[in-house]
Amino acid sequence: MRFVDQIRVHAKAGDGGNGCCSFRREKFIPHGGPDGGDGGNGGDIILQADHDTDNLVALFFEPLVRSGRGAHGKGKNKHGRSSQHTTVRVPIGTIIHRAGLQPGDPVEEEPIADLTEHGQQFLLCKGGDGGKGNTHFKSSTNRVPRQHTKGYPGEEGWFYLELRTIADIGLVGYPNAGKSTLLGAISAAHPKTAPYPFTTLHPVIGVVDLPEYRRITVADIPGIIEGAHENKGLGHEFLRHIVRCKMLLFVLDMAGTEGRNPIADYQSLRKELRLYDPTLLKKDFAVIANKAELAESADNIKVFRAKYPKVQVIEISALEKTGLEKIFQSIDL
Ligand SMILES: Nc1nc2c(ncn2[C@@H]2O[C@H](COP(=O)(O)OP(=O)(O)OP(=O)(O)O)[C@@H](O)[C@H]2O)c(=O)[nH]1
Ligand SMILES: [Mg+2]
Repeated sequence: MRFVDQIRVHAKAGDGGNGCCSFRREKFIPHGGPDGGDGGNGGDIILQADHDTDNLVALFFEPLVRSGRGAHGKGKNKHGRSSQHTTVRVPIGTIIHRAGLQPGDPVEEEPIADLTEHGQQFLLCKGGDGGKGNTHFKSSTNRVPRQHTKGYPGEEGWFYLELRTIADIGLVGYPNAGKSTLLGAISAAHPKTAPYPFTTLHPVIGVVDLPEYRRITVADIPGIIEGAHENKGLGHEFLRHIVRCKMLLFVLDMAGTEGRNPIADYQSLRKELRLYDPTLLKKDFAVIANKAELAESADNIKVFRAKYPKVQVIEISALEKTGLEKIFQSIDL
């Protein structure tokens, strides 16, 4: 399944139907008055945040969003029917910007909306009002009005939609550090895990239920490697999804399997984050010393603690599900 987290779309709300010019014509009623009905309203285009949607793929397949037009008014005072509105469901965390006419044009920096809660709606393009039929123009001095107005056009424009996931905690780490195994162990999510790098290809959010009905959300993103800022591996592409996390957990393979060095990994992870967005390093964070059940971990953890005495290090085994409770005891969200 394709994962889409940024997309340019064109939206056009429905035009209003035209008002009608008509006069009552019936046998034995020679000069029947005006009876032209109003046009119906065009449909709006509404974006609605929905927790059952996790990416913008629906818009990838339909990047031109349309809403129906209002019907024209008719004689005998028949009003045209208004169109239904078109509601597009987008994931929670979708930010909407106005975009230029051409694909490469700059996007307006200030967003026009940020949908952060389930059910939240945003009126992207308003449908045009229907025109008025000639009955509206009847007056004592104008008994035979021929004026009627056309429907107004629906609003339209180009927009840029970007998903920035909203989660309490973001997991960052090298490929194979065990991020997805950890998410699977603490939440009901079932992210794919495997002993090869880049198993996770797009962000996955898990919900962790804590005592006293506390719930926190955790985002697992694809692994980051040194040089991600030069687009190595999956690059910085998915770091947008941790920008809004309150806290980051650096997941390290403390056993240094595959000849890795957890301290070097930690340093290059922080470097990559800084190169993407220096404010990421200002967030609260802790280090998850994963694979702690393996004998090789003990020495690395000692060295790590000695080198970074102020950093909170939480020893766990995501695979054996040990030490997990310490994560939530020791962090304060
Ligand atoms: N021994 C041991 N192996 C683990 C532990 N946690 C994860 N693994 C193994 O490490 C490998 C990678 O785990 P994943 O959870 O897929 O790693 P990831 O960090 O999500 O990797 P990417 O999605 O590729 O970035 C799998 O074979 C896991 O079984 C652990 O605590 N101990
Ligand atoms: Mg993974």
